[in-house]
Amino acid sequence: MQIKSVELIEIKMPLVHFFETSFGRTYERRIILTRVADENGGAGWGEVTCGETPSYNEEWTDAAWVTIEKILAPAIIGMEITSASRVWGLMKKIRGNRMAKAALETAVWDLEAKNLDVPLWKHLGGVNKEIICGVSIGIQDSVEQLFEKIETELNAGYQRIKIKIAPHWDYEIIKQVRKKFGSKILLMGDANSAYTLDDIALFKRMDKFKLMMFEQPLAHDDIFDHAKLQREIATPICLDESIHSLPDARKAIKIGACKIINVKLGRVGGHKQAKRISNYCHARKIPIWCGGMLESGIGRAHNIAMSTLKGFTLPGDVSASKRYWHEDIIEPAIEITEHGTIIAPEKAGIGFDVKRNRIDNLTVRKTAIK
Ligand code: OSB
Ligand code: MG
Repeated sequence: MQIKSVELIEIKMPLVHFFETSFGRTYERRIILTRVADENGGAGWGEVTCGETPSYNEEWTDAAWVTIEKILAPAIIGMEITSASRVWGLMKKIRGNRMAKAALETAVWDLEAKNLDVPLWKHLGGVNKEIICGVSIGIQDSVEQLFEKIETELNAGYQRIKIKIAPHWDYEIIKQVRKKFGSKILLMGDANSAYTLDDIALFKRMDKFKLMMFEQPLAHDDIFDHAKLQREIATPICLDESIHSLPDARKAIKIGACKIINVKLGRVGGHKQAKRISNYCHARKIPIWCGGMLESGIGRAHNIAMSTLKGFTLPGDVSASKRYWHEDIIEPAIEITEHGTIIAPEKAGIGFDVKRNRIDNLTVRKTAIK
């Protein structure tokens, strides 16, 4: 196959409810979609999963746009691509920018699966047709609002609840959630790097809440201090921001910086890299799960496909379209079963139809690179 063109489409879509983490509030998403086409007119879709500002990591919407337009798309256009698994190699000389790379790489996987007329998840070698789902609940204005959200999600069937934590929203909040919902619900806290080693005593005190894990408590670029914290506490540490690659995962596991990894498809650079991490962690019995970046249906569909890989043994942040959007850009919208799972689709490629009209209505800019 030869990639003939890459289309970039930026859409703007308001979230149903704002999402707050330790680094700020998001009310509206600016998302870049990628559409790659081959010489026969076949096409595949991808999504850049970065935020609107470089707060979660260094990548952000405006920067990803020029990086793909000027550097990444030209590196793959016109190349003879024998397999989607070769796309990563074509971009190897370009450092970083993994979310931008993943938006192209995952689109080629979709295209290839469509050309072969197989569902993407099967094409990737996925084994679990039904994936287990949790939700990520942002920091709220009040504990009552948090209770209400947790209640709604538990009633919907989600298997685990992740709440965002930060220095003003941690010990007391978790205590109250445990008191209200009991010790049986699977509960975890994601700090998005809001703490330092000065907080070891606090984390030790929070051990008694028996959380499934603390996600990324310390700096986004650290593994050394996380290893120190993990030696001091019983609750498993899960790394998110710190893990960009298989070598990062290998080192973090080796030094004891984490016992669990949150794999985000964009953050690690696409399906090939996610699969390598999945294989590595599965062989070492390190549980992994699929993280989310408030994706549109296209990114979400790719997350579902990734979550079917054998290493993904814990509930991920992969949840229904309606938690984020009044109307998603794919059809049908992503829904969960009453026991909190998503069934991987049987249709070819990402397995959902892309709603071109909806995308056109949301588009703020687009360009085609040939
Ligand atoms: O740390 O997992 C995170 C959203 C944006 C940036 C970082 C994170 C998140 C989430 C939301 O937790 C996951 C989702 O529901 O998509
Ligand atoms: Mg996280």
